[in-house]
Amino acid sequence: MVDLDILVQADPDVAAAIQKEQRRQKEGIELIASENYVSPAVLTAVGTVLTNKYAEGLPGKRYYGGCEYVDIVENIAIDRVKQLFGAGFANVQPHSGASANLAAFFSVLNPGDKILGMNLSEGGHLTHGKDVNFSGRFFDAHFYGVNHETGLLDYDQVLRVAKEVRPKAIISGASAYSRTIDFKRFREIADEVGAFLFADIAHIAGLIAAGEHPTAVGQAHIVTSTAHKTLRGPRSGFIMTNDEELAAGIDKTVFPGMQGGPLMHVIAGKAVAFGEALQPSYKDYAKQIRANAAAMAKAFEDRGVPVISGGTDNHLFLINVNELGISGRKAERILDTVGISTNRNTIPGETRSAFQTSGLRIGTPAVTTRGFQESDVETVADLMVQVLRNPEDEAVLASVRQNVLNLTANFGVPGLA
Ligand code: DSN
Repeated sequence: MVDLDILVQADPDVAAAIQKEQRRQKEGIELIASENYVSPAVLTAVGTVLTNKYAEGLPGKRYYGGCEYVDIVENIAIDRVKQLFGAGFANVQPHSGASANLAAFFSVLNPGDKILGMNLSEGGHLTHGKDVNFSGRFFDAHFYGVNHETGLLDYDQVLRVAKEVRPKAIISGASAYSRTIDFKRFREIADEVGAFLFADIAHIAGLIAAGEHPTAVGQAHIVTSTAHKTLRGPRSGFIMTNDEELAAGIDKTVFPGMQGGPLMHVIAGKAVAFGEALQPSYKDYAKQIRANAAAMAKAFEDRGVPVISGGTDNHLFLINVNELGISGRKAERILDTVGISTNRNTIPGETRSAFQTSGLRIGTPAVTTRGFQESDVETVADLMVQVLRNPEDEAVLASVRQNVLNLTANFGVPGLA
């Protein structure tokens, strides 16, 4: 268990805030689809003296002395992630998923090049071309989306737009899409228009690693990811490819192109997390994430709350709270008051502003780490529907808060006593 005693002595102000966050994580139900709880081993690795070490360059080719031990750590991380995903090459230095995308894009693209990504408002990601992000500012961004009736990716539309736009690169991958992504089809479309294919697997990386979602490695030219969502590692990113020439370009673009010294303590955490994901028990975990998401989505539908696309194949789903007469923002805030963390999200064909939204994104990676099973997440769905249908009823809110406390008391949080 992580011991805060030293920090309590040294800096009571920061320690007090961390203690409150520890309590929030323990007494709350975490349903933000991009969050998870790392193991005590990962927490320990991230909290080590490796944070003191500069190691610009790659293992064996550093620009600083004293790198012999961090080289061992980075090589372990690289070897394990390659094994986990069956990838030929990997760079584990990106500080985040956004940094991974920045480096991956600039390893093959130039400012002004055309890119085609999934619209953020229909499930894509900020870094896939949004105007306020580097990806929309440096590149000429175009978008594909989902069918508004079915909520499903419309591959014919992707092909149609790709033929019109003739992008230099297509970006596949999503941050709020609950169905299987057909990376093979994306590659066929990319090949048909002579585009380069990226796959951002940040959300589904853990499912892919466990064989619970078809892989993008071998389909996309370059695959980017974070380590901290379904994969259950520390907050950070990484990049993979099977192409040696692309790998050399990626390495150069990460450093010196985009980053200076890599965060060696975080790379140590990644090495540990990749090792955990290689264990047989991780496959059971990934399977349970999906089983919980499917059971929970069904519980909402059974209670009359529409689920976008009618269900889920992966770790997350979106519910339409507009149908209950409230915005996603209000739903997120009111659920927070009873100890249930979610995040609002636009839904296909959104009618509210991007700030208010009509949807709520719900994911099961974190609660599954705590040991929740189908019956537990069905209970959570039931509690959430009570809140969403009675957002002003203090008695309902108090009763749900008590139920959340009773439920979470049965489940530990890794790293907390
Ligand atoms: N913003 C993250 C998410 O919540 O999906 C992805 O970067």
